[in-house]
Amino acid sequence: MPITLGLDSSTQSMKALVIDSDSGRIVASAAVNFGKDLAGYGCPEGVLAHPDPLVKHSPPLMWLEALDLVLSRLKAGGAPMGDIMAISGDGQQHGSVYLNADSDRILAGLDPARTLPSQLSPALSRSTSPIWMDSSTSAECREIEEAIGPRLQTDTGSPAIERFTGPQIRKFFKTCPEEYARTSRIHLVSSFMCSVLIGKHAAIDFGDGAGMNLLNLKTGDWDSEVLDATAPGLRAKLPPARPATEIAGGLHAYFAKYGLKPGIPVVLWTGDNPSSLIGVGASEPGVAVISLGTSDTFFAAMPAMKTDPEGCGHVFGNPAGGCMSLICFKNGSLARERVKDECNVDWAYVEGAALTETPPGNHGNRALSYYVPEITPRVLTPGVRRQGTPDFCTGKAPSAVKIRAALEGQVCSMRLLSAWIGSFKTIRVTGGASRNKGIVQLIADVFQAEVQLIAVADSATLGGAMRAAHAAAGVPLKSLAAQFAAATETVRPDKGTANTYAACTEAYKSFIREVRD
Ligand code: XUL
Repeated sequence: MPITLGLDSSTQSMKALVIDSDSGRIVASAAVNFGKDLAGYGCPEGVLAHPDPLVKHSPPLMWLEALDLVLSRLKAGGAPMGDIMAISGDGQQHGSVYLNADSDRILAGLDPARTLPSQLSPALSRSTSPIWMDSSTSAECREIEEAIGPRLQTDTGSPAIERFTGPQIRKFFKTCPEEYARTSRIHLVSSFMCSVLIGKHAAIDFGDGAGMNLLNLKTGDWDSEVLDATAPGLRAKLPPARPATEIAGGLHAYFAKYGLKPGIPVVLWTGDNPSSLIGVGASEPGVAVISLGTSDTFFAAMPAMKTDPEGCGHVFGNPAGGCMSLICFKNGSLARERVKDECNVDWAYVEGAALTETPPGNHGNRALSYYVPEITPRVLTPGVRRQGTPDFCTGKAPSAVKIRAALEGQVCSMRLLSAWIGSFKTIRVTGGASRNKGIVQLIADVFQAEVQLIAVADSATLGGAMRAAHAAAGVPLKSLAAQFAAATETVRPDKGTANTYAACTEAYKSFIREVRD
């Protein structure tokens, strides 16, 4: 009976999902919200406050406390912990965790009488982790680009990108050389959490590893020249890079306190987006995925590797083999939430009346809503940019107009900036806002594509449980997708809006050109 557990260590929460791939049922789930459940860490949205808006770090000890808590909640909720036969998971991409030479001994000797954070705190050589929202490494990106040239993008899948781990490591080496020297292992969030489960350093998978600006996707190994351009002695500090289907090791006896069987296989963890690709059943080319979460992402399995000529998009390893494309918008749900709050309305208004009271194209009122520095396109100075009537541009337009402008700005940007990936007749949506009918219809209309919803909104967590069943019990990904990720609803485009949205998208094209850095 392949009962498997998927864990998701994301920006704002830690989630767990147990699936039974014999019956096709979701058996149990649990979640920990960092802001609400672990308020003591001072990260209401999963990130530490910092005077520089470009700097975004999180405490890795918070993720460890969340792991203890989510497993105890799963057990308390009656999940069949003793029947779980394999585990895998995912982490928010790009974030890095820095460990000292004591980490090997500490990981191996985890004591069930103590908590994870109390034991692993002395293993950290850096108390905070830069995460994907950090945009503070422009200087380091330029230095790496200058040293490597265009090969950086064609071989690692992306040009130098501020949030990517390589530029972050370079900044750490430049600003804290002693701490860098004391670091013996650098993990991604995914490989760090996996290491804790197995009590030894785990490898980094190709899916998440490709988000570092260090992995040569053509050789499947860290690129020596890029490593040298990033920081000295880096190869020795990195775990090996391996395919996502490998078993990382057996579960450490520490986790028996949650009823889990020591020694069960833990499959390598991957990034949240690669994991979602599996969890929405889109591991083969042909279907694009839009994930509407803290960040909004657009991604798809690729028939062959190609890179974004505009330099915003990325190529990552597909956990099912081959590559996947991805573009990421930092102003996802955070921006939708800000507009809603500024207009003092509720979600029902945002997904309903705001869109029915205003016409497609919004009478030419357009907004690019960057409440935090944006990744796609690259915009380092936050702020809402507006085009349209004088009332709209001075922020005096009715709420419905402001909301439509914000949403059309997001979806038209997505259509424009994903064009290098290809055009798709079918898009699957996932993430919290995929339950918002107005936004889903808008996606169908702007892309003129069918939009499919699946039953499970937490597709990254589901992807972990599915990958565990696939890698450890040999269940084919195709049958797992049919069981857990079948489309439950299809939203068709309104063909009558095609011309309006084609014109609207063109107008956003020049607007974006004006505002990007
Ligand atoms: C992808 C990215 C984000 C994070 C957090 O490149 O930066 O989607 O993975 O979800």
